Amino acid sequence: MKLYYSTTSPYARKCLIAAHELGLMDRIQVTLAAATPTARNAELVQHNPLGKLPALVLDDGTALYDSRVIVEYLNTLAGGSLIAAGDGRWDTLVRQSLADGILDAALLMRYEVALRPQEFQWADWTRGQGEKIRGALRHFEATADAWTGRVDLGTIALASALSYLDLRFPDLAWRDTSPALSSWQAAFNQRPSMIATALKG
Ligand SMILES: N[C@@H](CCC(=O)N[C@@H](CS)C(=O)NCC(=O)O)C(=O)O
Repeated sequence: MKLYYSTTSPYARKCLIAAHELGLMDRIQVTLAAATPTARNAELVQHNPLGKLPALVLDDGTALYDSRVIVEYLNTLAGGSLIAAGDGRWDTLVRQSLADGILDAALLMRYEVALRPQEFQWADWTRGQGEKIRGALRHFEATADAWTGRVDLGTIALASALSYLDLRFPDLAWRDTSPALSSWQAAFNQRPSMIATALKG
């Protein structure tokens, strides 16, 4: 199977971390691709009409997207335990959604400054996205005791989100107000899956 990804895509990184954790990397051919809302990638669009990364194309040509579908597919394929069984499933998936929400807001901020012509940039928009990020970080910080120590889709998504903030928004200085998250990230970043998939801007 073939994974379209980019070295700066935190959603794609989430899939790669999961694939490493599940021992599936030898079954995945990674294919570099570039995509932005203003520059669609013709090859990628053939598989994902939204033109977004990541997309996973199975050997029979079936395309899977978005990242939440891909990681769940990989977990099922490997018979993995990245999603808790029973009621714990919802906790795992909600933490993944919250971490992905950090990324959704961060990507909108990124596109606002990197793609939108300066005369059209809107400070209130950027401020609003920043509030979403800070709110989500506060929630993760306050609930850290409940999920620290787990390796699941929630913590994988969170690790990927924090690394994207480090890459694109160091001025956010999220560690200043998130000591539990900060020490959790330092430990989680030592995992081979994290080392092998570091974002490169
Ligand atoms: N919800 C999607 C988000 C994917 C996404 O926004 N990917 C970015 C790269 S990090 C992208 O492809 N952007 C191009 C675009 O929005 O057209 C997922 O989880 O996979």
